[in-house]
Amino acid sequence: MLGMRKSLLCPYRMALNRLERLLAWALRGFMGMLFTIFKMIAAVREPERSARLPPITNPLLKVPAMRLARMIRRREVTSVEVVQAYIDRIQEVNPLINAMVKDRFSAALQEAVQVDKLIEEETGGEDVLEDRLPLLGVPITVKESFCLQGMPNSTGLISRKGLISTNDAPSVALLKRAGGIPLGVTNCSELCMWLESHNNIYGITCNPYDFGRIAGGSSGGEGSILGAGASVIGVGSDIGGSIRMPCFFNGIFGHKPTPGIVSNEGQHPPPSGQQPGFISTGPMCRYAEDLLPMLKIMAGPNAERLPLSSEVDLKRLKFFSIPHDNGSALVSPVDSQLLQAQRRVVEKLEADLGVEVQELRLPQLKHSFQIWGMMMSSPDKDGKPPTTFAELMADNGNKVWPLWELFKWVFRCSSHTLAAIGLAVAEMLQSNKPSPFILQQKESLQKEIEELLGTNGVLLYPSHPHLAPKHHHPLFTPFNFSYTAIFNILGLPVSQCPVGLSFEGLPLGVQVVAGKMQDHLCLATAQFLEKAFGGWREPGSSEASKTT
Ligand SMILES: *[C@@H]1O[C@H](CO)[C@@H](O)[C@H](O)[C@H]1NC(C)=O
Ligand SMILES: *[C@@H]1O[C@H](CO)[C@@H](O)[C@H](O)[C@H]1NC(C)=O
Ligand SMILES: *[C@@H]1O[C@H](CO)[C@@H](O)[C@H](O)[C@H]1NC(C)=O
Ligand SMILES: CC(=O)N[C@H]1CO[C@H](CO)[C@@H](O)[C@@H]1O
Repeated sequence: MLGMRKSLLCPYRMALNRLERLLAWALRGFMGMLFTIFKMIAAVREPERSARLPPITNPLLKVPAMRLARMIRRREVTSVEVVQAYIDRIQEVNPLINAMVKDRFSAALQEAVQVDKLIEEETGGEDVLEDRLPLLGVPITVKESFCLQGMPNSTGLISRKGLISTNDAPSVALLKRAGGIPLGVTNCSELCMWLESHNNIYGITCNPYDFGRIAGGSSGGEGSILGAGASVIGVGSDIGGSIRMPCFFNGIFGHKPTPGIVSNEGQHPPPSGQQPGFISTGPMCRYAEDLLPMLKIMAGPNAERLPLSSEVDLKRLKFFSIPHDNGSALVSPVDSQLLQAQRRVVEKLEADLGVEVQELRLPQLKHSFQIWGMMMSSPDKDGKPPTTFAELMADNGNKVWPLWELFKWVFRCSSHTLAAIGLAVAEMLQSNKPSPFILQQKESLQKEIEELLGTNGVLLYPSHPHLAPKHHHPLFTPFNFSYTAIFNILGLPVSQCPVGLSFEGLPLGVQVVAGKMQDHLCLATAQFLEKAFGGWREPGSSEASKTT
């Protein structure tokens, strides 16, 4: 009986597969054609941006956050000096990269004065301060979509322009309670749903390694300001790669924690449907050693649910490497420089740790984008569907008409970006019927990866198929983010790690994935890779032009 059903289903499935391939091929062809036309217009309209980021002159800007905190506690430097150094750097670079969209410099300086006074008066010694206020006096930056008291929280939506947060998101509040001093908020994509940080309130954010390229999204302002050496630690959130993609494009470290560990409250838009299980708020850092203490602080009491203080012996871990998704029809093949970078990582792990890295191919990964798309629009336990993107765009209980917005956009009358309108159009065309085939792919992928990783496995996977693209290019290759998105659905912790620069001087990177609640394995591997490959490189410096 089963065999018969299988043989009936099989030809049908194969025909569907062929149809899907044909459609994907046609879609790619069509997008490619549009892209060529777009590039011709863009080449005429946009001058080449050739300016470079000024070099970092203040050595304080090259000290990891937790070390800065220690120096401040030991009175080797004042908090005022550190905060002022970062303010100077932001003022120097922000006109070039448009990463910070609202600052609170004078409030930050006042807070730094208070910190220095507190340290002056503290008699309990350094340990007491370290315990209670591990980040005391250290400047931080925050993605604009999070509530930070006194700062806007528009998430790039014109209709939310002028909203000022009256309180702090819990993750931000925890960092402030640990002594962190927010300098301001940074740009993101409209409604945090695109891989380029561009919106009609704050404009477009540039990549510090090449101003003509994207900083990524949605936490792209964070990525850019950190990559530029104008912040040392920041707060981002990730439902499809919004921490990991900007960290990859801007050459820094970022961690998407196991979901449910860091609070996602106090950011816009709030996740709905099954999305609360896929989104993670987490740290973005220039130095790998700051990831773990940041995560510990941001998790609050939940930090105890993770074995964060257990010693990790990398030599005893099982390592796996998946070089690519084995040719998804919609996603571009992985860039050869990224394939090579991942191979170098494998070789380094084997040489230094004496481990054997097992290379894998998981055929289900081919369907990553479809799996993400289906799960993101799935209803919650009570059958309530998630808020649609068109509803989020209207932000008033109604929804926008995507085709009408598109029409208005052509005449420059829409308040939305083309990316957001495109997403709403795509949502309109998408069928709401969940596909049993895709669901089954997801289930089997979940089972296989969880069994492989267990509590002592680490998986390497590309952070993205391509190096930082030019501005607006993602509009024509919108599916490349499936490399990060699949791990949101699987609910696994992932660190993105920079591993040197490409021939063009753009950051290379790799994702380090571990089993649920095994975040400490990702973070330990990130520290190893930082030592082995040099971690973050200053953009525009001679250090940066050295490729690995
Ligand atoms: C944004 O700011 C408004 C106040 O202007 C507040 O009501 C709202 O809760 C804030 N945060 C979010 C995530 O919407
Ligand atoms: C990967 O793709 C190749 C060529 O398309 C195919 O022969 C191979 O079986 C695939 N591997 C897996 C594990 O899906
Ligand atoms: C996707 O990858 C292809 C090539 O691999 C590249 O041409 C394109 O720019 C990439 N798009 C994005 C948004 O990264
Ligand atoms: C390039 C650009 O549009 N920059 C804008 C970023 O946002 C600030 C605050 O709204 C504006 O003043 C800038 O003009």
